[in-house]
Amino acid sequence: MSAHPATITTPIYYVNDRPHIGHAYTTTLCDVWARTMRLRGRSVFFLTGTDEHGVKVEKSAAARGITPRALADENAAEFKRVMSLFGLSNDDFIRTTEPRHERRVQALVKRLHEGGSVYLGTFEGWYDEGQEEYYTETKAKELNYQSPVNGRPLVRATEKNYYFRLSAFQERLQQHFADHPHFVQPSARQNEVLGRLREGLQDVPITRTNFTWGIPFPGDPQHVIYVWIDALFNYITALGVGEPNSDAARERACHWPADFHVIGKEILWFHAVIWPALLMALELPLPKRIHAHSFWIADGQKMSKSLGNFIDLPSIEGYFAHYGLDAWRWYMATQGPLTTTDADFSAKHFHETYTNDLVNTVGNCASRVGAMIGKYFGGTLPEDAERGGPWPDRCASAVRQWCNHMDAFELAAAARCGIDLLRQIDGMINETEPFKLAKDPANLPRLASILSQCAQTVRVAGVLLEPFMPSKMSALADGFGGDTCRHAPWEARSAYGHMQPGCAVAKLALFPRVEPIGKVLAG
Ligand code: ME8
Repeated sequence: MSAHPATITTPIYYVNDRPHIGHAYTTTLCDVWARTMRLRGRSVFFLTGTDEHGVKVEKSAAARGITPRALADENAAEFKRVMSLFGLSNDDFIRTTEPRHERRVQALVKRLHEGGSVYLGTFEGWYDEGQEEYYTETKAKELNYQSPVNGRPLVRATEKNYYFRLSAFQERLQQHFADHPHFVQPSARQNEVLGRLREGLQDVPITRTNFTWGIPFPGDPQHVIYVWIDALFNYITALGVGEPNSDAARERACHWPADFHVIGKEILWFHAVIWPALLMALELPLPKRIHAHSFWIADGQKMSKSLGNFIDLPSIEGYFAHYGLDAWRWYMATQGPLTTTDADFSAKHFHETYTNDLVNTVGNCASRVGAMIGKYFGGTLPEDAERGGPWPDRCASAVRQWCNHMDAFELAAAARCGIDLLRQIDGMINETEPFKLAKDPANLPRLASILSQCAQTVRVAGVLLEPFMPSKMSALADGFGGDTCRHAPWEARSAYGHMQPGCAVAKLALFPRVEPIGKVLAG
């Protein structure tokens, strides 16, 4: 087994919000990738967590008459509960209020200050209170002095603050983009960032003095480290960077740089420009790729609580109860806004996807193959005198393509590799009509070959679908070859022919046909 490390991160989520479909989406994508890499024998570090400082949390807590820490504790616990509800396999969950994070952020900021990348200066410009983001005059004018996110007026701001010398990294950043054309994906997003980068970079304030709920600036505690800087550092504080003698640093150092930071498109600038510049200033390697997905919308509109079209946690739980967790994961990973277009969440589309992919393809294929082996061969895998015919090659090619897609974070395309194998098996069954062949004993060797090829291929497809639907595909693996196949190393598990003649093949009912959820909800 190769222990080649693989690292993936989600954004850390603000604790002033309740978990919703957006959080579930990004985290599920990362989970599918993390499970894939574990399956392939890689040593995986999958990180998620919560972003707990800043004026927004301070204000929400004040509005409820509780301390920011109490609010953070309450909502961080809720995010953790949700992670386990979704079957997410994260290796760590970092909270920015944890001492390990705070200590390491201070050490890193101190290093930036001592190295001359941070200095004390005065800022005059425009501030977006909701986003906690500063804009220059030019940018503010372009935005019509309104927040691009919530439309509220920008406010005039003058402040003495510590600044990060972002402008000093302009050329190095441009060079990095030129040398790494896939640094930001999809590529249209890389072009967007590059366009804005070419307009020129200005130094950015990295401390605030107008609130206290944050990490004190080392050596000048009246200043609090800006929440975005604090938050970005989570990706390395969890690995012990900034504290070389910590256990985390010893055990997890090999996990930096990350293979992927997966984020929503609205936070791309922070991840594609500010974060890399901070890492350059610290002389640390940059993440390999940043994948910025688009948004789930509902009925063509932005999801919002006031429109009542928000897919919140109770609605998600309704889908779990009706279709099962794996069906939810399948819909997220294969029908979501993985590239540059937003994806519409609709109950009707969910139902169609469930029925077409899971009931009619995965479930049906596994059940008919299992049923025929049960009927004609007593539930054990028959010998195949044709040695797999074209199927070993087809499976090998599907596995190869699946690996390539997964390496590039093309999850929906990877999922198709598994589904396509099953559709081809369905095609062979329809064409060769094993139930007719079975009527004449002279056809027995041919029937044995066909059903063996079906079963071996269904098992391989199940392996490719496992990261998407871990529990259903575990049931499939149990039914198709059982233990001997389940615990084999990747090379063997993914190979055609891993099931031995004589091993048990069960008839499974994986995905029941159900009513559309709309009807159920309407009572
Ligand atoms: O931005 N569709 O946290 P956040 C898809 N704390 N994904 C969505 C979505 C939607 N409609 N809405 C939200 C923050 N998301 C910062 C991040 S990182 C160092 C700090 C997802 O709680 C998407 O991944 O607002 C987006 O980037 C994230 O939630 C924002 O979560």
